[in-house]
Amino acid sequence: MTTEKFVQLEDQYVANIYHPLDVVIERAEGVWMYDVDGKRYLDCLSAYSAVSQGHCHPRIVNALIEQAQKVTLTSRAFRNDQLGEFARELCELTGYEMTLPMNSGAEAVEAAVKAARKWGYEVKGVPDDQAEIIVCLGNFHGRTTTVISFSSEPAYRRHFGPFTPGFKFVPFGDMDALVDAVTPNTVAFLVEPIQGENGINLPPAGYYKFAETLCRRENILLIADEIQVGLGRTGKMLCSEHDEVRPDIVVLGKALSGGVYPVSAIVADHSILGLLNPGDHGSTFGGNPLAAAVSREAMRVLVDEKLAENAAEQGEYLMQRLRRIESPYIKEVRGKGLLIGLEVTADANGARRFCEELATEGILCKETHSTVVRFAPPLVITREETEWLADTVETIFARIEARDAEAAGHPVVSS
Ligand code: IF1
Repeated sequence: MTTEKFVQLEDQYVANIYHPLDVVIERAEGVWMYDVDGKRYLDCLSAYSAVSQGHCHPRIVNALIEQAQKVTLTSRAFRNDQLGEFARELCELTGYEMTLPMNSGAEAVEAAVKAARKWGYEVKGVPDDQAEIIVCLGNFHGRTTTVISFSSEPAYRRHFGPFTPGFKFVPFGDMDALVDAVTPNTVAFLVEPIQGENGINLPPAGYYKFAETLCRRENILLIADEIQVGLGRTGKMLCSEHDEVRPDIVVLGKALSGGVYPVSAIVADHSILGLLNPGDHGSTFGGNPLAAAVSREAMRVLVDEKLAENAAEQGEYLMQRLRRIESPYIKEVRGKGLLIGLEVTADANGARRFCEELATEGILCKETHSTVVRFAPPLVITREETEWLADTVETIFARIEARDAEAAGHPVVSS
């Protein structure tokens, strides 16, 4: 079938919840994806940071195949020979004592909310059903009804009410507002160390460490949503390490499986996850042996291939290259490691057209919040590939600038 036919089929039969580029991917390997017409693209989205280990990493795919030929799902009514090892290896990787395995990121965020509330009632002594969790304006933590209950994005909330109570908003990065939001019923502060979907927004220096100190002082759990920024993406195994912050609960997903299978989890110490008893939570697929086997190999690949270190190295280079591009359309280049956002100016007519132009040159990016081009390639990207990426970005910005000038009747004279 042709690209057009695939697009038409998807548009006819799949609920229209995305505005994808009309590129139909047939296979992928490493940083490269190939469409049905055989065109090759450098993936600069990594499935929103899920394929950090590169597409179809052979070690992770083989772990999937081998486990799939043994047992895939037992339910947690029985035990299996992968879950305990997975849990120990995840705890060793992140420096925590226990984990609660789930499937999607939103499910793990929901589990973190439940664990924090239970801790609030049984340890902090908050009156039943009065627990408050502080969240940031501009957050993104998933799409379930409780999670969008604490989204500040009208488009994510409209026509999906009524909403779950017990959440308070503070501006991301505002220390005073955070202090003022604390009440005796506050059980947790849930935050992304870097806001991904909101445009790759970093907080002011010191904010995250301040939040940790405040949480310790006020007996509040610090919950870090590292589903997107964790597992090497920002140049450290956990993004929280950049600020020497140790959250009480860390939420992980996406690259926890290398994009081969849905795997998410929360990690915390026994003082929190030890409070959960049989029947408190559950999931048909959570902690299944196939997920555990895949994730064990995905974690080993992160460490063996030093992917956090490569993210730091290639990310620093890419950031420098993008910041050196001289274009009237570039407002700011920001990020950490290989999570980089290039914000275009108000008169650049949005980020989408730059993504579309990049696609013609074999680079797949996704805009976020209409003005930011996100660059988040798999962490296996080489320096040579990163150079080509930077060169191509520079080329298309110049091309669009010249095209716009031509259209406005004052062609740019190439220097
Ligand atoms: C979409 C982006 C959005 C996440 C953080 C939890 C979740 C995500 C920090 C939920 C998921 C995905 C979801 C996808 C697009 C993408 C995304 F930021 F990565 F770009 F939406 F904001 N916490 N992010 O980033 O994990 O349940 O999806 O496994 O929903 O459009 P999930």
